[in-house]
Amino acid sequence: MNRLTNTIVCITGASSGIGASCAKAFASEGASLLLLARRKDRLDTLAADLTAQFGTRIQTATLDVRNREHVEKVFGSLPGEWRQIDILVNNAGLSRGLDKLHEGKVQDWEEMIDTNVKGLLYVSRTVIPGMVQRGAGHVINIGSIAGHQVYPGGNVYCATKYAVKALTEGLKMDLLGTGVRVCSVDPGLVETEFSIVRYHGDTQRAAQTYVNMKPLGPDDIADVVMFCVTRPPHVEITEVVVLPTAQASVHHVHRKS
Ligand code: NDP
Ligand code: 8X3
Repeated sequence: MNRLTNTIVCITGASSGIGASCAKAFASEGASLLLLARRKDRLDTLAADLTAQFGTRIQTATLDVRNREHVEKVFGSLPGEWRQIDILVNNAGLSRGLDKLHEGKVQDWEEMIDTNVKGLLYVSRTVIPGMVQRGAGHVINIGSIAGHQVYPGGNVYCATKYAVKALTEGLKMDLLGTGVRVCSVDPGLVETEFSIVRYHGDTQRAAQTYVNMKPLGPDDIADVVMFCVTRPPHVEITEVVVLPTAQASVHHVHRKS
């Protein structure tokens, strides 16, 4: 199907996991893609694959969402036609550590807050005014079950995802009447590079997160994002919580023994 021909989709954090899966899903529907992340080599490899497979028009750019000036510069220097972003997927994000708060590393906290909260704000502040001006657009924030429930050691990561939930709800109110839609897609356990990043590259510890259970894959989340953006213009899905069947909450994961 080509339900998104002539649609420009911007995805932050498109170099891996959920962002990369969203890129593929949007490419398969005929969208043009603006793919952003810090690892440009990864973006370019993905872009070459998608162009070969679907003939997708793609722009890639290095972007660290934590740097406000850089965000403004990257979006400000886009060729004219690429500035009219129809769909923004605010996906760039990460967790760092699982320490008790009183033992936590300030650098980890700052990285999570700067990326998951301030980065999302900087990108949103830059992209959404154009949507409002055009009277149409769709913002998808990738939140988390961690924005609904807190777990031990989750402290600051959970706080950032609670913030994303609040920002999604506030944005929905602020955009009322503009024609711009807002949605939060909030996954549970998804096997990506997320846990490797959380544990600072400790792949063995990361693998324990998904041991003896079937987590979601990033394509499962892209599938939900695609459902949300392909509803008719008068339909707004505001929040979707997506869990693996083997997960009932942040505290309840069924592992086969
Ligand atoms: P990955 O680690 O696989 O992907 C994270 C992406 O974010 C990468 O593309 C990374 O790109 C990008 N990113 C990180 N920091 C920055 C930055 N400062 N500037 C720009 N891009 C950045 O993890 P996921 O795909 O799982 O994570 C995507 C989102 O999903 C995150 O917001 C995460 O919190 C959320 N989520 C994940 C869940 C999971 O279990 N995996 C569950 C619930 C939510 P690069 O390093 O190249 O910059
Ligand atoms: C990622 C899901 O439960 O590891 O947001 O925090 S969890």
